[in-house]
Parts: sequence; structure tokens; C-alpha cells
Amino acid sequence: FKLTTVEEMEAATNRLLETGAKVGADAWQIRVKNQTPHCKFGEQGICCRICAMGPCRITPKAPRGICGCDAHGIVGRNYLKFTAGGAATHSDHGREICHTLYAADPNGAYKVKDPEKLIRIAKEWGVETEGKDIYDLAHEMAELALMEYGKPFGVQRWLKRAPEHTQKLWHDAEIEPRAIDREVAASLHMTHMGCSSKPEALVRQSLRAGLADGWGGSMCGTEFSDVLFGTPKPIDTEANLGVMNAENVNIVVHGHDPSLSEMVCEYADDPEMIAYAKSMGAKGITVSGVCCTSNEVAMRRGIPMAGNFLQQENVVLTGACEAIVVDVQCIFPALGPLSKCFHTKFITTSPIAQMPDSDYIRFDVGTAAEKAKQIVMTACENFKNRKPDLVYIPDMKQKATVGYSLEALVKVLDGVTNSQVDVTGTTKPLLECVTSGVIRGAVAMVGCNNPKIRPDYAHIEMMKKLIANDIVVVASGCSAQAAAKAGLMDKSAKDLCGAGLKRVCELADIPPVLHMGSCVDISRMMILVSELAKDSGLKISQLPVVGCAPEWMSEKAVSIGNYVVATGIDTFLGVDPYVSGSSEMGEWLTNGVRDWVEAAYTVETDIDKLCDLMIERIEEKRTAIGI
Ligand code: NFS
Ligand code: SF4
Repeated sequence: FKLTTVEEMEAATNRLLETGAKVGADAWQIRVKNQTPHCKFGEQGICCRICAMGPCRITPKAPRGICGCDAHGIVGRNYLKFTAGGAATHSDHGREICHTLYAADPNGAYKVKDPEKLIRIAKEWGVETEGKDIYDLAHEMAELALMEYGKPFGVQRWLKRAPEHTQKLWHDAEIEPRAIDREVAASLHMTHMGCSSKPEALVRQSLRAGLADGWGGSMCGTEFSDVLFGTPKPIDTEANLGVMNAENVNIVVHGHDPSLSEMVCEYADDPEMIAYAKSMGAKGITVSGVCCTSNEVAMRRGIPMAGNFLQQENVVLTGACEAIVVDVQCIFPALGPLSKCFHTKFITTSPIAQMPDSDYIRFDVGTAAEKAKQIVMTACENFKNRKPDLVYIPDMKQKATVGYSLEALVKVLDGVTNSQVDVTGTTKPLLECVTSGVIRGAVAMVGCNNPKIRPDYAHIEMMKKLIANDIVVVASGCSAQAAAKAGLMDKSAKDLCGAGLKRVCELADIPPVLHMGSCVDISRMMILVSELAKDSGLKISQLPVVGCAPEWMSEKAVSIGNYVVATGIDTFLGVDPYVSGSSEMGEWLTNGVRDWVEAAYTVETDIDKLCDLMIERIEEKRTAIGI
């Protein structure tokens, strides 16, 4: 067993960029150079253009904007706007899932695959389930969930899943999220010209908007995706560009909403479609994924992962991609012009993400089956347009076991306990491993790639160091894909662990880096820490657990960071969220918020240091609770 190194991945990318150069393709590697150095005002967050008296930027000579706002107010408003963008995005994805659930039909494209989970949530929400048709219940629950977005009174239903102590902290700090849309709108109201410019207030609302995401919209996305498409269970798959198959029609799904990708996978598996692909000269159809959509279908169907965020152009550069089919979020507009350099069809499907140089096949729940079929057929028909001399698929892939939903995790860990039966079905076996010191703690590794950090390097190197130190890693989003591409989700990666974690991996038959899903699935991690706190009697903030986004880039990541911190988990960032221009904002985020939620941010762009700081924090937490 051997990990794939970042150097090997970079060599493969360079080879693909040569193909790109041949056909005159642009690439992010080139555009980064053109954009460097970045604007210093933007980098520090001290540029304001929210009204037409500006734009204003803060300098020693001009310490206030025209309205009199200082650097702290400008940085604070920018930070809150950034958060609101992320919270809106995750939550709107969640809303789409609720609409899909509302359209679930035993004879239609979307079915209820996990009725048990639906009933469990219904009971949690106080909805009568007895004697109710499961589809009637699905529609009722979908409507209730949709109300969470706009209800005039009350706070998010999901908050009740948190330990009471956490709920009280939220209440006392006045950051319990009300209706999801309200928190987004209130954030945009607060950041309008002439509203809030006090960092404390802006940070408070940032946490609240973040919580509306993680304990609202994202949780809806995760939970109802499980109801519709099945709760993930451990499943074997493969990762990296080598999962594409030169002899097959390659369809790459990219984006976030599983409603589309599930249907594409369904049809790509249809014997009629496979026969169609063969009639076009291919041997079959290979669906692979990029970004979070890939995580969704990998966890539920074992669909292989072609790559993560900064690898999206690479799939086209293979010259073997018949169609890259996208829904929403994290899609490079570059894919339009890039696909024109090849035979690739760039298919956009959502009114939310429309791009030039794409074929727009509008996808909606009512016509899902028909449109998915159309997309698969379009890809098959495109096979004959391939230019064989441009085809190069790097021979690079790793095995991965993915699909560790909370439910699955609890189940596999039952295998590691040697004590009484009554601890099964809880997080107690995991707690036992942690308190005994066999596992020192856990890190939630999440987030994107960002050219500011050598792509995947931070994710992979940190994970290697953590597991060697007996710290188990749960991963999601593009971080999870970095791990899978490197081989860290292969069960054999246990050999890279310290003796304690290795033993747990063997007993539970798990890899040391556990794939918990897409970025909306970080809500799973929130439930996991809540359960750990309840089962141990500790506060969440006392658990030897931290969060880390070493290569993050999106607004969504900041929204996530805010709810992870607000849930009581110290969060470590490898990229600064444009706040370095305000000492007060820096102070609030890295220290001040601790008074409200018992956790805060650490920002450190030196990745080695960042990792050491996390290990230190975990050990500090252990000492503090006497384990
Ligand atoms: Ni998360 Fe998923 Fe990846 Fe970053 Fe984008 S795909 S929602 S935002 S880039 S991890
Ligand atoms: Fe300038 Fe104030 Fe307008 Fe911002 S709100 S652009 S700081 S005048």
C-alpha cells in the first residue's frame, strides 16, 4: 500500500496542462498568475462599496469612509455579508431538497428510500406518524421543513438536537437562529449603508446566520437527502482522475444537489442507455464526480470521485469527458470556454447557476427522469466527437471506503467495545476509545482547495500527521476528496496511524480518515459532537475535538466556520477570511466569541504550525478534563 503523493498529482496535472496548451485552453494556474498580487485592500477587508458615495478604502491617511465608517465596521460588514452568502447558498440547497421531498411519489422519479429515518424525524418534530401513509408523511414533513425558512415566530426546530447547555449558550447570547431566510435577510439589512458598524453586533449576527445554516438549512439538506436517497452506509469506491475510463462514455457530475446527480446515475445504469452508448462505439458508461455532488453519489452509490474543486478543469483536459453536468455551486465559469477547446458538452441544469458557453438543459423535479435521460443520451452521442490524440487519463486512482454517516459510524464502532451490551447504538464506544487515550481526539477536516495553499497538500499532510498522532479524522467536502485521492480512505492506511488508532481501525474495520459526506453534511458532525457531549456528560467545548479548514475559499466555508465555532468547537483556518485589516474583528473572532460560545477561531497560514496548534489544543482539552 502506497499513498499517492501531491507531487505525483501535480505531475499528472502538468501533463494535462500540456494538452491544454496544445488546444489553446486557459487554466486556473495561468489565471492565478494574472491576478497576483491581489488587491491589498480587498485582502484585508478594508474596501467598502456598499453605497454609491464610495467605493471607500481605508488607509492611514483616510481612516474613515465618506460616511465615517472605520476599518472595524467595514471589515465586520464584509465578514457578515460573506457569511450571509454562504448561509443562503447551503440553505437554498437544503430548500431544494425539501421541495424534492414534497414531490416524492411512489410511482415517480423520487421515492422515500429511508422511511425509518423520516419517521424518526417526524417523531422528533412532534408529528403524528401512526397509520399515516409514508408519502403523506413525507409531504407533510417537507412542508414543515419549508416553513423553517420563513416562519414568523420561533427558532429552528433542529436546535433541540443540541445539548441543553449549548442551547442555553445560544439563547443567552441571542444567537438562536430564527427562520433561515430571516437570518440571511437580517444580515443583509444590518450590512446596508447606515446600519450596523459595531464589530460585536456584526460578529454576533455572523454566528446566528451561520447557525441558521448548520442547524437549519444544511441540516434540512442532509437529513432529507438521506430520507430520499438513503442514509449512507460504508461503501467501496475509487478516487482520482484514473477513475475515468478511456473506452467508455464519461459523464462527470459536478455541483451539490443530489436531486440531479442521483437521476443521472440512475439512467447511466439503465441497460437501454448502456446499449445506446455501445451503439455509439463505447464499451459502456462511466459516471464520476467532482466536488460535493461527487461526495453525495459516492456515499450512496459508490460512484467514483474524479476529483475535488481545483481538479475540475482536469476532467475536461483528459479529452475523454463527453459531458460535465453541473447543478449549483463551486462550478468554474472557465468550464464553458474550456469545454469548447474539446468535444466536451458543458451542461448546466439549474436556473441558479447559468453560464455562458454551456448547453442549458433545465432540470426540475417534475421532469427529472426525462431530462436525466436526455443528458445521458447527449453524452453518449458525443462519444464519436472525441479527438483520440487529445485523450490522456492519468493512471492514478486509490481505493476508498466512504459513507460514514452518523448512523453508520455508531454501528461500526459498536464493534470496538468490549464492555456491556447497553452501550451499543450510542457514541459510548467511541468515548471509551477517547477517554482511555487509545484515540487522543478527533479533527473535522473540511473545506475546499485554494490556490493560495498548495492544492491538497495541507489536507493530506495534516491528516497524515494527525492520524500518526492517534487523532481520528472525519472529513467532508473537498477535504474528503483530497484524502480519498491520496489513499487515506483506504482501510490499509491504518498502517500510517499511531498504535492506538491503528487498533481501532482494525477492530472496527474502518479507514483512519472517515468520509462523512458533502459540506452540508457537516451538520452530521454537529449531531455527532452533540451525541458525544450528551453521552459523556461533558460540554461540547470540553471534548478533545477541533475543526479545520486549511484550504478553504468559499462564502459557504465561512458560514460553516461560524456555526462550528458557535457549536463550541475551536476552528482552525489556513486562509484568512479578509479580516486582517481590523484588530477589533480579529480579537472578536479569535477570542471574544469564546465568552458566548466557549470556542473561537485560530488563523494560521503556516500549515505545519496550524497542525501543531490543533494537536496542542486537543491535548489541552484532555488535560482539562483529566483524561
Ligand atoms: Ni464545500 Fe462543496 Fe468543495 Fe469548498 Fe465547494 S465543493 S460545499 S465549498 S470547493 S469544499
Ligand atoms: Fe464608503 Fe460608507 Fe458608502 Fe461604505 S457605506 S462605500 S464606507 S460611504
